[in-house]
Amino acid sequence: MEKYYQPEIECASVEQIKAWQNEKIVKQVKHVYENVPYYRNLMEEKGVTPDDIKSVDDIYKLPFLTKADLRDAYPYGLLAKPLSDCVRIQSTSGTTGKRVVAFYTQHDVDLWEECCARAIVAVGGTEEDVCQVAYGYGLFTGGPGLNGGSHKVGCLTLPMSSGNTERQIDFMRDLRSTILCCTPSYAHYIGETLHEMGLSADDIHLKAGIFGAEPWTEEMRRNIEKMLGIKAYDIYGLTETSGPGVSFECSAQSGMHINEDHFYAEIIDPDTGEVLPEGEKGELVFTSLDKEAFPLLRYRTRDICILRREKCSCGRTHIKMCKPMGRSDDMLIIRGVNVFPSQIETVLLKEGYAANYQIVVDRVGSTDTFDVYVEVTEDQFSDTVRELTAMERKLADAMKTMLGINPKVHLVEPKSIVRSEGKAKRVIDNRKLHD
Ligand code: DLL
Repeated sequence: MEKYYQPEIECASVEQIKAWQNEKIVKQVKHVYENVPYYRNLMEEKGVTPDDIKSVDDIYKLPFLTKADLRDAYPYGLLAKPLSDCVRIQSTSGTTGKRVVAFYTQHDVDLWEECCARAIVAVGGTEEDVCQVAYGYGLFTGGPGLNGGSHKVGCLTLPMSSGNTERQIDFMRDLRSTILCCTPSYAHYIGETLHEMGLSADDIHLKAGIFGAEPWTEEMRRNIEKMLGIKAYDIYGLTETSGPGVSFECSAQSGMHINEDHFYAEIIDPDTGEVLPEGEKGELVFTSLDKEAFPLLRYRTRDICILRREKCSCGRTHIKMCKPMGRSDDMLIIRGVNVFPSQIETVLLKEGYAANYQIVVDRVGSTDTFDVYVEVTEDQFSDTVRELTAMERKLADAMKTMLGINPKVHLVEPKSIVRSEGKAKRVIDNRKLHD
């Protein structure tokens, strides 16, 4: 029997969801216009006033917000409440450029944690469960978000944070954890470590995993499910919109329901900004509908995705997004061909390799070089050069079929590619085409 954290919201009719959205958007736009001069200026430049926004159907009239705007306005420029009303700050990892900081009132924290609670109940979580949160804690939203959601559901919460993998496994066994929350690459690493410790899925009690914060493939899902003996579910979110829980997977494991009572989603053409019809692939744009401190209108996520509203076997009615295919700025253009790291991952797992790989791109003269380093498992490891060369060639051919261009594949020794405890770094682009 499917369980819901807030059935009256999660299974509401589409008309009801639309009615909530229409009511909330009017208030949210007014709130932003009156309290955020930065966005008011953008609206004025576009000649839009709050009176023009009577329902979500008018959203297209509003200007977009981009990551560049968030950096411009750092740290307080998009704050819509006095700091004295705020109780929390979280931040992006800020690997490129300035960090983005997001502010929360208590209402915002509650709303966020409720979204995470919905995700936990959707994977079967109840107060009987022990929920091991192995996302990083601190400024990163993964740990605090799932921790809050787990409390709301009433699970016994194990706030492990990431790292110290053997200890994760010891606790997991001793305290009989049933739900694991972490990045998919860390789940994979935990699975590898479990097996290295001479243990198997039979020695742990996990039943489900809630994995997100980075792109991962269906092949990776099956691998993790097998290694840990669980069902693995996806969860999506970003710091700017609060953190994990903007959308989450249900028992159908076929796309993530967006919490539409809090977030309005659009898909746009990333080049023209034009709104695309449902079912088309483009850039995901979110409007928060009831955040107080850090409300974002038409925020361009740069994540490439497809939205579909379909009857779901779980009974939830909220629109679904597919697994993001990676950020538009993660997409590599190598010798003029678009390459997503997830395509490489698909090929590797299909060909029987583990998801331990790194892509290195460089430019020599005017030609791009494209190297893929792939770790072999102990079983695959061979002493003969001939055998390794044949394996490399076979893998390169499979990648050529998938991508249309030929990488140079290098098989490397087991354990030589650094493992990730958070978001995996799959790509090293040395071409310095952009900053
Ligand atoms: O990664 C929030 C989060 C924490 C989500 C824990 C899920 C679980 P940021 O660090 O701001 O926030 O990064 C947000 O990560 O724009 C996507 O590009 C990517 N991302 C997040 N979830 C997924 C996912 C958190 N399930 C950025 N699949 C987003 C693919 C994801 N990419």
